[in-house]
Amino acid sequence: MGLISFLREKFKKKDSTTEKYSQGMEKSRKNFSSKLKNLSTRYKTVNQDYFDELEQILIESDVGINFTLNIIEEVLNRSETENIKDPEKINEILVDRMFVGYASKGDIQNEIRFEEGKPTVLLVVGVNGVGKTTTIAKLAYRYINKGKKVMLVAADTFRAGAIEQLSVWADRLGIDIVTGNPEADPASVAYDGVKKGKQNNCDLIIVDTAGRLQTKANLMAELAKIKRVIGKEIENAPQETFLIIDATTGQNGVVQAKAFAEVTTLTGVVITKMDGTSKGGIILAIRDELGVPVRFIGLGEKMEDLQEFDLDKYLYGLCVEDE
Ligand SMILES: Nc1nc2c(ncn2[C@@H]2O[C@H](COP(=O)(O)OP(=O)(O)OP(=O)(O)O)[C@@H](O)[C@H]2O)c(=O)[nH]1
Ligand SMILES: [Mg+2]
Repeated sequence: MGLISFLREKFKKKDSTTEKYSQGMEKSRKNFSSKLKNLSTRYKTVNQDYFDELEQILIESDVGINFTLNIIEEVLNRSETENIKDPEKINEILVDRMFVGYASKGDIQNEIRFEEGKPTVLLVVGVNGVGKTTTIAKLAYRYINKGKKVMLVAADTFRAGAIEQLSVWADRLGIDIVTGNPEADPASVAYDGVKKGKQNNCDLIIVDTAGRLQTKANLMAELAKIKRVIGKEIENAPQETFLIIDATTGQNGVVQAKAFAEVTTLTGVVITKMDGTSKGGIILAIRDELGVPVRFIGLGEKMEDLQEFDLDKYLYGLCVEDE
């Protein structure tokens, strides 16, 4: 059985999270899966034109040029060596290779790993407006519901509004927040926040940072300083550094990811606004280019719309239409 059939069978009865993936990825599915289907109905057997069109569909879904070329080559090889000419079988192999392309890059444990006896610090980075602050609120909500003691730190002191925005979230969620004065040194706010979180025996301390695009050297120095002061208070912290990427920015998101990966060590990526794009392939491009796992995915604006990344559900959302 090919992966498309397997996923269709697996998710025949959709649970609530599969339903969220399915709804949140509707635009991407319309773009990708419908084109695949259309292609396989227009050709009786595959030929070079078929593969050219397939390549175009992959590129338009934003999985990236490298990933596209590699995957087309793999599918083409299998088609030739096993003499597979049926378009539907070819599409099955394609989705199968997409799965392997992601899974073969390593880690697929996505939930935050908590340490015994000391707080886990999560540093959140990313450029302007990608959804950092709302993602922080959603993550806080998620782990509060799992019984964790969560605290927020507003180390985005660049915009006065940013401190206010995070404070509103902390209020709504009923959790502590540490803020500094506008224009204060982000590292000093991060230090105060982590110190307080440690004193209060928090399980998770989430640190919001400013999303301004600076020069690489500045950004690197600032993130290094924040990490250093956090590490002074809690050994090995920050244990997690998540980069937030807006799915609607397409390949520009991949460029951002590469830039951040050059200046700091990332332990995960969160893709936001998946519901607002028809190019949901960006997850495969980021994984392919950086190897960093996509830990969570934003499928809408509500608190529950941030979901743990699940490769099966993602490929189901992208590639499988209801019959
Ligand atoms: N539809 C949708 N909207 C989202 C998602 N995540 C975030 N948003 C929206 O994106 C907008 C920007 O979110 P913020 O959290 O303020 O972004 P930010 O990165 O903190 O922005 P700066 O602090 O200005 O750098 C808000 O209107 C959010 O509601 C998502 O998964 N889906
Ligand atoms: Mg913000």
